[in-house]
Formats: sequence, structure tokens, C-alpha cells
Amino acid sequence: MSIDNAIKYKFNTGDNVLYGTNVICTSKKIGDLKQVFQNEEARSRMEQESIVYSVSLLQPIEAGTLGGLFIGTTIIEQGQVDQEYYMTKGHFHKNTSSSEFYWGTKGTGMVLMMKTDRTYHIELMSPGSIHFIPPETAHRVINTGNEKLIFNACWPADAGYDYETIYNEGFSCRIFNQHGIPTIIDIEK
Ligand code: PAN
Ligand code: ZN
Repeated sequence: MSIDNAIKYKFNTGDNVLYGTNVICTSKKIGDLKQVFQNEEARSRMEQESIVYSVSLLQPIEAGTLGGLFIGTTIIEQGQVDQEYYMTKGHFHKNTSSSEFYWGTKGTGMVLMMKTDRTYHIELMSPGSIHFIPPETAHRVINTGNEKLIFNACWPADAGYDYETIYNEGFSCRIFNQHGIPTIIDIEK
């Protein structure tokens, strides 16, 4: 019997961001988010190097492994493209039977979940809130608060990503800041 004293991975006390050996950090800048926001012209005029969100990802097992799990922290900066709040690109999982957990740790926002028939529902995210994303459901998080939004996610290692469907068809609603109030606007396909 042996005890492994070293903590391999942990959530940073304070900001709750995942860190440790093999944690991969990536970020999405304004310049990476073409066609994501409604006002593409406004996005193209913004500082292209400006970070919209960052992900710290731990893949303790090879992608595609049946029964494996991944975990990651996402930090969405506070900001807007025109009146639309900063948000993640959003995706379906390639393996459509995969589900996922999101849980909020800092800031406030919305989790948008959309079925393949384009019906959607929204859950409010705040520190401690837990969100179950069922199979066959596209998911995106929108930072509607007045600070960074930080949340964690845990999902199957064989889930994969389908970004293409959302890139081509978008979600069926968008969230705008209208006079300081987060407002949900339905979008025709
Ligand atoms: C999350 C997301 C993360 C970034 O880890 O990948 O929040 O959002 P996009 O992937 O939509 O850019 C997750 O849902 N993993 O499955
Ligand atoms: Zn996902």
C-alpha cells in the first residue's frame, strides 16, 4: 500500500480554476470567433487579440476512451460584441448519446441548451449551480453578469465535439444587453 502525497490536479483556491501537470490551457480571442456573434461587422472591427474565453482542460485518459472522463474550467470574460454578451461557441457532442455536467463557481450567466429540433431552455448559472446537459443537446454559456464568469465541466472522454452544426445553423436564440437587462431574443433559422 502506498499513499500518493502529491496532489496531481486541483482547483485553485480563490478563482477555482483547474491546474496541474498535463492541464492544457487554450483561449478563444475575438479573432477566432467569426460568425459566432450576430453583428459580425462589429466583431471584425474589435481588437482581434482580445480574449473572450479561456479553457483549462484535463484529459487524464486518451480522447475517445469508452468510460473515460474529462474535466475543465472555462473563464468567460465580461464583455459584449455590440449588444450581445460574450459567450462560448457552443456545440453538440459528436457522440450524440453523451451528456455533461456544468457547475458555476464565479460570476453569473446563462446556460443555453438546445435540442436537435431547435427547442431550447435556459438555466441561470451562479456560484454553486449545477447544470445537467442531456444527450443530443447543444450547449453554450453566456456571461450576463458584471464580472468574469467561471464554471467547470465534466464529460465523457468519447463525447467528441460537433461545432459545425452550430456554426452553420446557430442557436435558436441569442442573449442581448438591452438597457442593462439580459434579454432573450428568438432567432429564425
Ligand atoms: C466545455 C466547453 C467549454 C468551451 O468544456 O468545451 O466551455 O466552450 P466551446 O467548446 O463551446 O467553445 C464542454 O462543453 N465540453 O464538452
Ligand atoms: Zn460539451
